[in-house]
Amino acid sequence: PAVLGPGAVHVPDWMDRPQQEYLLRACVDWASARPPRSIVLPGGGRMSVRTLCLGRHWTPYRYDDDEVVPPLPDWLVRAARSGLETATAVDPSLGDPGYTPDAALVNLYGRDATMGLHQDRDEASSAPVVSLSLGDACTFRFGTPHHRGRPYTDVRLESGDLVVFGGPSRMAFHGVPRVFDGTAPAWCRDVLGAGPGRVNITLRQTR
Ligand code: MD3
Ligand code: FE
Repeated sequence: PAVLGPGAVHVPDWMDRPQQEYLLRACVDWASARPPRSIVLPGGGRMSVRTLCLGRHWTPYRYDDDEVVPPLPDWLVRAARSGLETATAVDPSLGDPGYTPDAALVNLYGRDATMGLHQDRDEASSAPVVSLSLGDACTFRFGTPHHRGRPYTDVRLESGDLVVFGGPSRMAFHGVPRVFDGTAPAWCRDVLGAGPGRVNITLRQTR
């Protein structure tokens, strides 16, 4: 495991293949039940990433309980708690036995999709965010909580990786400048078909 900053822990290959396959199939099922949407930015542009929500609906840039979304399954809540436990063993400052995520955002990346540097500040709770990556590898860019620019650290995230962001890193700027097309394990491509190359699931405690 690698510590990216205080409260930010990267655990490569955290999920085994059956776990990844189960989660990826669930994402494909959620996406087929209701097409993921591209988020419209304040300037009017559209994000290249498509997003679907579980547990609570997120609209830029707030949670909106008027929209019906699939429930956040218990098995995914337990996976998030287990991920936080793993990360806490690396950085004890994360310790949070009461972690109760109530929403997940599933981001689907096409081959050219990117996500610009941003902060996640719509959650009322300062609880950590747990991130799970599947499919194609990407460059994940991790900055500081203070401003959008340098210094930042670029990390390659691969299918099966866990990253937890808590403490002072919870408000860090971060983004995905690049997805590496065709780097997913072959079994991922079998599950995804012609769909997106990379899938990222973030678990959040919003209240
Ligand atoms: C650092 N997703 O959904 S996951 C997002 O790969 C988002 O789809 C990216 O940024 C993705 O908001 C990055 C890693 C991540 C997620 C949430 C964070 C890093 C974070 C919240 C605070 C600090
Ligand atoms: Fe984010």
